Amino acid sequence: MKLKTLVLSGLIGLVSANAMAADIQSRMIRFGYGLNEDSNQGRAVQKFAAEVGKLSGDKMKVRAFGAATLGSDLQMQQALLGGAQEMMVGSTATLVGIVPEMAIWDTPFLFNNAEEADAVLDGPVGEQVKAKLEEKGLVGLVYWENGFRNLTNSQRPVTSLEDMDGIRLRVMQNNVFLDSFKALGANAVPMAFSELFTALETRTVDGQENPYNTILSSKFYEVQKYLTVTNHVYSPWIVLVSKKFWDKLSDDERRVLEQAAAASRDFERRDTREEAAWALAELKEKGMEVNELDAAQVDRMRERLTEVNQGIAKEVGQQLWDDVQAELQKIRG
Ligand code: TF8
Repeated sequence: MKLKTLVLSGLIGLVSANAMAADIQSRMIRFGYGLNEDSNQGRAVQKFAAEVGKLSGDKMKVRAFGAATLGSDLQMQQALLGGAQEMMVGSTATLVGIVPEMAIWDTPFLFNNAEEADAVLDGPVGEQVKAKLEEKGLVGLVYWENGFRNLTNSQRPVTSLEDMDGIRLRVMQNNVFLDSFKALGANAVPMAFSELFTALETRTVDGQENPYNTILSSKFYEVQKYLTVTNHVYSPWIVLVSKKFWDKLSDDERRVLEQAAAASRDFERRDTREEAAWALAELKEKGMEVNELDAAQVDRMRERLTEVNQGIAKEVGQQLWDDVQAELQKIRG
């Protein structure tokens, strides 16, 4: 750097902190997601886009693409890795092929409630897992809530383990989910979310599992008669930036994305929880038959599902497994 430039930048630093804000260029950010625009995911992407605009003086523009128009979660991840797309939000479960540690969040019955999930995901362990993305070419900004997952199918009411026998169940593309539902006796079929509605409609698969919000916003009630309240696992979403894009950004531009992401997270969790609170009643209204499992069946299901825990500990490393357990102990007191 020339002396003149050095002196000048020193002066600017002294003159005003606002000059720093000038280190924002005009940027176009293509932000893809898998659910419909009219969903908790879509609303939170809109919130993020609005915040980015506000914080950057409208220099940074987020163009949102919903309903997997830029591809499935896996395809978008590849586009981010290659630098062909700037941002996305999707399931942590589909990242396990890139960062094995992400499988920790797929542990059945890991969290008892949303507060536990927030504390662990936003705490040191959640940060540590998120940070693993960077060396793989992705930057994780924040975790959003997808939510507690529940089972739907078109075949029969599921009120016992035996009822799961032979049900062709779509699962996320991830070994923990595959193994979990095989352990329950279902015929588990890994499939991208973007293909799911059609697969349910054509009866290529009989069932699926997702939070109430998604069953509603994706209109699964049109093609699924039975819902069983299982809450078998809490799913996070994660907001991702292409590392190739991130590396081009100034500190100020990165701060804009980080602050907007934090605001979107708080908005998204509130919105998702509000919706989840009434969504089940709405699904009944739409004609779904809702079944609860009695305590004995819940115990049996929990026992079967936690058979996969050892495999998860192996995949993510015993240390991380223990760290999460220790964190939960602390929270539970
Ligand atoms: C699933 C997830 C979905 C996400 C979303 C499309 O079942 O629960 O919510 O992948 O980003 O695939």
